[in-house]
Amino acid sequence: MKNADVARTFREIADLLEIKGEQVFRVNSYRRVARSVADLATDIADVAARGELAGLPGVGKASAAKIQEYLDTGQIAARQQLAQEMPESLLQLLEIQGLGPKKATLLWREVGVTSLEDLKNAITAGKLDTLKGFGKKSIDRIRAGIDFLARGAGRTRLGVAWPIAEELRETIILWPGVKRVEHAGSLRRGRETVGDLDLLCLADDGERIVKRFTELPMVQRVLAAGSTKGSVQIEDARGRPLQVDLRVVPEDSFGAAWQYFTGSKEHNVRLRERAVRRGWSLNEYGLSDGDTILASRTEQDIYAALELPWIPPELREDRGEFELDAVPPDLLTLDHIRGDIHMHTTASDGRCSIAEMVAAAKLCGYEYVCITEHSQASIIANGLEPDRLARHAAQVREIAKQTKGIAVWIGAEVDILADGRLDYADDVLAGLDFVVASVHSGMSKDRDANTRRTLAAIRNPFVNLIAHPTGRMIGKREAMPLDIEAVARQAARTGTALEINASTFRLDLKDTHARLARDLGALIGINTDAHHIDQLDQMRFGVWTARRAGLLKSDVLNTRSAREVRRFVKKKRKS
Ligand code: DGT
Ligand code: CA
Ligand code: CA
Ligand code: ZN
Repeated sequence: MKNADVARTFREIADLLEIKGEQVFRVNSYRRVARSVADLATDIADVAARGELAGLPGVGKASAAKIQEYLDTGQIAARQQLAQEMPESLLQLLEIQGLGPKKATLLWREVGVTSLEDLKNAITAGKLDTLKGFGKKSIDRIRAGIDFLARGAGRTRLGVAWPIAEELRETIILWPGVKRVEHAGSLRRGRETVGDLDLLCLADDGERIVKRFTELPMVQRVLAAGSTKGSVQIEDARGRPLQVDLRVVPEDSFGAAWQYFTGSKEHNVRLRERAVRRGWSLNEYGLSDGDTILASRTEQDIYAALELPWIPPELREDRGEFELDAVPPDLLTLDHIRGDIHMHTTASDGRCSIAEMVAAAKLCGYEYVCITEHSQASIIANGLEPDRLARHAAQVREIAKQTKGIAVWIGAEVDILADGRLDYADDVLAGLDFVVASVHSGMSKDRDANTRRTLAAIRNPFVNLIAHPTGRMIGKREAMPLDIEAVARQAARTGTALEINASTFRLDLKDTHARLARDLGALIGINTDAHHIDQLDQMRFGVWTARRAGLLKSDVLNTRSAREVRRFVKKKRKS
């Protein structure tokens, strides 16, 4: 599908036009097209073939022609034209958190900055110090943003990587001679970002499979091609390079290879030590005693020979997994999840209606769903004032009445204000079924200030869950410093849940924090924070993170029945 490429091209045109100083409505019309195409569930080429491009929301005749042009030629002349008028590398600047097109224009026109590298040098040389609109604080933020980008460079978010890996697996499995294709590496372990993708393929004729792999249409560069291994570079949905390694192995060493290439390296080192202590050796071909192979066909065989239970990939990080006598049978799985308690609709900044979100949640097989719009302080997110909330709540209740087979709750994602007060009065909160509270602005460098603010919210009898507790945006914004232990203890004491936000931009709490919070007695809620029906299936990534934290079914609020969750709310209100 070319949808993501088309959307990206339109987004770039919008960004470049805005940097150029084009009128807002023109810029926005390109953004609208980008969004419309990105939201499309069907292949844009099919829509074009049916002659229905101009019927998409926000897509007029002119935009339809441009989409068609992209599908025919792989580019849009208007985009190429803009690249003649200004350096394309300006687009890099927009990756910095808090740096928009207006600031990019100033940097370009006034200081001659055209790339991240330029910007870094300009800051060091003090060239921004006298520039209008750039205070000391904002310069510090930009510098931090550049450093952050540099550190995340080369890693790809799980949410971007996983669909690509799945597409590859589904493609390769169909090739003649291929008996099995599996994910390995950090993707299989469910890490929040991956350095590259690792795929393992069971087949005899490695040379032929590797050749076909390097000839895939999505391949941009072939890095290596041999008789058992191929490495290629592809482009992810955001146009960034991503490396994919494919290894082809025969049946009798498949388990050993899968174990080896799943890693982590740290886990493998410990496992190999265990083998060596017994006088054996372990590598990607098998566990051996001299020339005798002891185990190699399955991962289970290898772990069993080393007197270990089969360790789930998410736990293979050398974080205590070797001390397990048995893998807990109730380690969390996606099947355990019975509801999603944090999501948005068009009432605030979501993109689907209440009815659409509810229907989609029902398709997920859930017993309950809770709609939680932003509160009034979140102006950019179109947060609701109390009277709009009241009208919206009435609509949700009406839909709840009409909907069979799933309980529909009205909640809110209420802002935790800078002083720890909440953005709605208690009597407003009391009218809701479930209250999610979160920090959206004024995150401080001061750990105590952030912690005090969060603890104050947790003390409120109507707050049931703290959403994305550290506020990090993976690859974009650092977590705010927070005393997780204090927060977890208070959450445990008061009967308040802490979230693993399953959005792959966030995954917050992260794995290590979630483990710590659970160990201190806090209950965890895993929610998607979906702004579109397509995002409800990000639940899988939240569950992955929870598994990496070693969470059991009983550690997670939304593995409980609707009645138990309601009781959870009631209990805190009574206390
Ligand atoms: P990534 O790609 O940086 O997100 O992380 P991984 O874990 O996918 O690392 P990658 O792609 O370099 O290698 C895949 C797996 O192969 C890794 O998890 C363990 C195994 N592996 C690679 N190199 C070594 C090594 O030098 N020693 C050991 N014991 N295992 C290795
Ligand atoms: Ca990898
Ligand atoms: Ca690799
Ligand atoms: Zn939210």
